[in-house]
Amino acid sequence: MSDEIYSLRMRSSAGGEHLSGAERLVDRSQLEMVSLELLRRGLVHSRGQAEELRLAVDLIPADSLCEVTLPELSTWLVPDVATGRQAAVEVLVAAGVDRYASQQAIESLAAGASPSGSSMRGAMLINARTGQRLESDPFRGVRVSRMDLADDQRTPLQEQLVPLGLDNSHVQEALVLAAKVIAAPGIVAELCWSDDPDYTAGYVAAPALGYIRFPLLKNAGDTRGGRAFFVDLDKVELSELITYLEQTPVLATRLGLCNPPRLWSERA
Ligand code: WAQ
Ligand code: MG
Repeated sequence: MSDEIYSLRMRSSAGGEHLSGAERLVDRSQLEMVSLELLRRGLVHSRGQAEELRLAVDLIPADSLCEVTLPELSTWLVPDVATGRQAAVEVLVAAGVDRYASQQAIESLAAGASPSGSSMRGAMLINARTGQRLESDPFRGVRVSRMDLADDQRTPLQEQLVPLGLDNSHVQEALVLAAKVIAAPGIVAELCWSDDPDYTAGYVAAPALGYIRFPLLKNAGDTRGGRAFFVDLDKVELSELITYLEQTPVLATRLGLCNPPRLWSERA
């Protein structure tokens, strides 16, 4: 990338409800084209047609860029949503999250994690030991920003994802977001499923486990989804973590392995 890097952030909403968002890091030469891409994407979305759209452009110093590797991707096939959610709890526990805290987070996402009962624009921050919610604004949550995949990795990543039937923007963007999140100081794990009604998949990501997908974490048609970041408060100051998530520019410059799916019922 050149010396001049721009952070592009898009978010759209209707009637005060979050519809979609996206984050990119681009050169000056790509700025206009990618802005248009994000504009189009935010205006018409499976969650509805936008009434408000915000596009923020910020010049950031290129020397502040951190490089990360995408996490290894695995998929566990599950027969139904209930099994998917139980499996997600088991993986969260394996990552070091308290079982009760894991179950609570799943229930929050299932109910709509905002106090209004809808999806949040950002993520919940949760104490990995106690399950306590830590974000100062539980309607909005914490929004991870300033991350992207390096341009020269786009085609190689697609070549890994095509044979798995996973060559879509949900997977590519979630891998990049998870790469930034699990590289954060004090992060134990992330839990996510989409708020898009036609996208039922979700994942648990953790530093030692990688990106573990489950194709069914909610029913089709459900617009409740979200993210939870589980934090070890012995390892990080909350304000330091939030600054990293919101501000530190992170570029994924290396890919991880992408594994073929396996049946959860046949795990060893
Ligand atoms: N920072 C924090 N939270 C976010 C961000 C962000 N930048 N972007 C989205 N969220 C939260 C917010 O609550 C959304 O409602 C929720 O996550 C879901 O966002 O097959 O598509 O963009 O491997 O709908 C995961 C599975 C798909 C992909 C995730 O998320 C796969 C997805 P969406
Ligand atoms: Mg969405």
